[in-house]
Amino acid sequence: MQDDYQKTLEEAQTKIGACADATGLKAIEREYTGKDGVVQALLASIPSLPPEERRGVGQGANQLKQAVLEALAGRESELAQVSLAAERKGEGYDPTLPPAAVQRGSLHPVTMVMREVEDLFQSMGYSVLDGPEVELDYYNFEALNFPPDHPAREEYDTFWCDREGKLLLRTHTSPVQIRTLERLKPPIRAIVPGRVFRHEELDASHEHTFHQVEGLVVDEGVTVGHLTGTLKSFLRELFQRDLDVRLRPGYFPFVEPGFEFDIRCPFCEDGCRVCSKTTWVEFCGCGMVHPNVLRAGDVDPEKYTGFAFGFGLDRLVMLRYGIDDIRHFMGGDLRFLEQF
Ligand code: FA5
Repeated sequence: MQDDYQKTLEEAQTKIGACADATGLKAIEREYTGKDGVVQALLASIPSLPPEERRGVGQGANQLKQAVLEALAGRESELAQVSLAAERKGEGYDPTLPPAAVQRGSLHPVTMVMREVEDLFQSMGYSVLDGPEVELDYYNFEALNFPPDHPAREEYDTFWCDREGKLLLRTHTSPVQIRTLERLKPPIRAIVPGRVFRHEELDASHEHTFHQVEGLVVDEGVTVGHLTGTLKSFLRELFQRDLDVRLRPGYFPFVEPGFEFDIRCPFCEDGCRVCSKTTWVEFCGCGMVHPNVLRAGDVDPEKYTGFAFGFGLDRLVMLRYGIDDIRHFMGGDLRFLEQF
């Protein structure tokens, strides 16, 4: 009987030794140790054997199973070594195969529209300027004609960066007006796209970190007509059609007169959720640059006039793509971002 087991084991070992892949080894494992395999057949025969033989057959079957499993594991690790060595030698490497596909990201919708806005203004002769996100109180407020205790400061809930109240995260892109006037001489035609920060109650249209685009034009003889004409041309290009616009009086200490510039809702004719049933959507704050601001930038207000505007880029992107909640932009949800 022992000889029979030995013979069966040797047969199994020969097959295992000749086998060159994992699928073959799995088949041998099934043949010997599976539920219809050789070992199971031996165990199934036990009840029909004379009692004195049963114990020996049971032990023999278990030893056979153990030995087959060990031989299989040994061959498996041999094959793994062989394939690793081949890989290290560069065997099987085909440099002509295409590389594995790399999952590519896409531009953020705010970046896409920002680039479009920059292109449109550049085509109208504007420069694209930049300014610091951590700003001095002087540029964010004081030089923009907000004296220290001015109530208009209340409109801008601010993140302060120091205890003295001199350094802050800029609440708007308007400080770059002053920085630009200090550095460049008129005629000036510039836009300043950038990130701004406010300590806000967050909701579908308010974020603590968002983007604005500032516009500044200073030259001799600049009027409100130039301001409205410029914004209308810009919007016509952006929405590819003429939109009705209107100016309402608006207060910003750094412009005089100051306006709120509204556009007719691009989504409806008689009121919808986007325009809160008014058919008008607020587009930006704007106005004629205040003489004090020109003076702060060392520009003579007797000789030069200018206009400035500042719109929220995120809200424009929402209008452009019909996005209903500003918080998607920084939510980091790929299901949102992958749609662009
Ligand atoms: C200003 O920030 C002025 N600096 C604009 C300006 C520039 C006026 C030049 C005159 C001359 P206001 O606080 O209204 O204005 O903000 C401008 C735009 O930023 C708003 O119309 C809105 O689109 C956007 N905005 C304001 N607060 C938020 C917010 N929390 N989240 C997203 N967008 C906002």
